[in-house]
Amino acid sequence: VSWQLEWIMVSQFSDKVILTQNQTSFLLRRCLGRHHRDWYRVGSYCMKYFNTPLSFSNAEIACRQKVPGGRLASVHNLRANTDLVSIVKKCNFRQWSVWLGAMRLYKSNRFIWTDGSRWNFQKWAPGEPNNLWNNENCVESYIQYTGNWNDIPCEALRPFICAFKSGSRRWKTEKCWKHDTAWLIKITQRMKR
Ligand SMILES: [Ca+2]
Repeated sequence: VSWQLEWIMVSQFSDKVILTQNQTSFLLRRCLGRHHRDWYRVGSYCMKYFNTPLSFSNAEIACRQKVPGGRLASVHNLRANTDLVSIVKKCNFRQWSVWLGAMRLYKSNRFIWTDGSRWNFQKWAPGEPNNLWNNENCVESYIQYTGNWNDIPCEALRPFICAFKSGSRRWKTEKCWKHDTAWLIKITQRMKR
């Protein structure tokens, strides 16, 4: 396991990522509603990935402007965390990490969600949150590392996931195939060597 972890960490700086799960397809639930078809249902939220790297606060502002009730995404269970990884991978298979809507409660070891929901779940990467240089007040999700979380400076630029609460319980299941297969095989072979 340790060699794989090392390889993933190296890949952060070399534009190469690996598949961390062996499934060939995954299911997403598309939100229904005229203006929300490209949003995906995660728990009681509809979520959408935005590919433009922004600072944490600009990403939060962008989410508020995208849709009524929009905020950076909050995550409340493992299933939601996994869904969120799938949504990003479907849109940008190589994306390393994205903003979550989590920020450090002023100079404490506690975190809060920008949408005001309860902090009832967390999935930190090993050794995180480490608040390096006392300057890591916002939270990213390592998409290529099973959606584990890391605290980083809020000025960092990351793509992001917006979410809004949706009362509707209706959705359409969508089966997504992992694409970019040839590229993945190449990476896998490289790993084996
Ligand atoms: Ca950190």
